[in-house]
Amino acid sequence: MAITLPELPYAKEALAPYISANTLDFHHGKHHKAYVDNVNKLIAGTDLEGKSLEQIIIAAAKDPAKAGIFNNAAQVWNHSFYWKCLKPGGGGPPKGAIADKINAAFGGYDKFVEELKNAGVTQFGSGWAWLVLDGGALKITKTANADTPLVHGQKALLTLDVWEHAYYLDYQNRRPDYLAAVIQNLINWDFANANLG
Ligand code: MN3
Repeated sequence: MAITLPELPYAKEALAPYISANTLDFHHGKHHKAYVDNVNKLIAGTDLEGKSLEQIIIAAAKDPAKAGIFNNAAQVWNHSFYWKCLKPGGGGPPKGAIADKINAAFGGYDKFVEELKNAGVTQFGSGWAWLVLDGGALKITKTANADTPLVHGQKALLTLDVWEHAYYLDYQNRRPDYLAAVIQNLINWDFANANLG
């Protein structure tokens, strides 16, 4: 059972003008695909071949000799999760259970946006900003490179990719503008609510 590249859950043009078809073409078709191809190559003939992606990530995280496998496998998972965090016509304040939890944890939507944006902007170099459940509490975190909440005992609810390849074609170095546009226009709150379940 090879690890596979999932289809994008929308057309490549669907997130424009906030994320262009050109960005999705490279980000999904080249970067995400490369992580999938690499992990399949790296696990071939090892004890991890045939395991689920989650099992591969958790096993590789514990073994420094498997850093290459961890990086590629975690990046496959993070990207597959990230695509589902976005949708055309998304963004803005949430509804449902996640709205109540955000109000309780951060003191309102505006404070939440400020903290999420800040996590993305202050992640030095490549990485991810996350909304997670940690021991039942809602938290905003950031991870470097391929690191993922999966190996920190946290349940991911939402993520934003802050690697340059996520925004450079559309925003060049303006990471704060990319984060603001995505939070305001693309966040898939239905997905975040489903992840609470
Ligand atoms: Mn990426």
